[in-house]
Amino acid sequence: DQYVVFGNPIAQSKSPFIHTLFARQTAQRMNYEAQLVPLEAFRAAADQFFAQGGRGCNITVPFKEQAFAYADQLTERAQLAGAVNTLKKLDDGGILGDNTDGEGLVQDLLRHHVVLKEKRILLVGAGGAARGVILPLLAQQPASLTITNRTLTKAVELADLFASYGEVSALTMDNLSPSQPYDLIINSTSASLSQSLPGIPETLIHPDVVCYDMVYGQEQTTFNQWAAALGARQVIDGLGMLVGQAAESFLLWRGIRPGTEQVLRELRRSLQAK
Ligand code: SKM
Repeated sequence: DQYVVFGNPIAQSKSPFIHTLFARQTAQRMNYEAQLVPLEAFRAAADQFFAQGGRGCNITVPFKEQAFAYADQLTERAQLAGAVNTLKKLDDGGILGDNTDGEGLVQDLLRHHVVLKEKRILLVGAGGAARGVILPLLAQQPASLTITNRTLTKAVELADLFASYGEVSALTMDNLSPSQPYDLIINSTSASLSQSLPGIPETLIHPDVVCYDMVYGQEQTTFNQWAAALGARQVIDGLGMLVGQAAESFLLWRGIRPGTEQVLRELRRSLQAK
């Protein structure tokens, strides 16, 4: 059975590596490749893939909104994310769109024994990466989820969108205060990719806070270096989220939940070998 990840760029994608290991581990006969899609050609590429018998695909930047529009049916989490990272051909021929990024994040946090229930979460950034994880975070029943962003209006829009699903609010970065401490701070911005910081005050970092950066890389991310130096209890990068979202996609396609630990170890090793 044929699977693919569509993106532009795509050479950096670890998805073929991850899914090939999942398939081996669970003895599934499947082939998973990466495909570079020209910016204007997502629909054509997806049409061709499914017409040739393709069973499912992942979608990464910048096609997740186009994949959302492409799907015939959507899961609730994809609907609310406004973006799709997983498509699956259904038995009736229709295409189901899902978004596994948020569940991948939640599973990685739980794997690190980070408790979410009744905790206060700060989500930094209000773009697509933030929107994609809010519903799965709220499903863990945190005490509160605060969204902060350089442009407040975007954070307010997100908070309004999810208002009926839990305790969500928006705050400017200037109004974040250590008198309202957070248990978990999730950086959904890509600031670390350009060695910059998202702009939250240093005073939010205390000895009990866990910091999570959705970015990953060979070295500790810029945000996590900053948080660790300020004394955060634990800092976690986004590599586990990447493997976690892949495991959720694999489960949707194959009906089997693969183990993530071994894949994560091998992926970490291959990153560091570079
Ligand atoms: O959501 C994931 C996507 O499924 C695959 C991916 C990749 O291959 O780099 C990254 C994320 O966008």
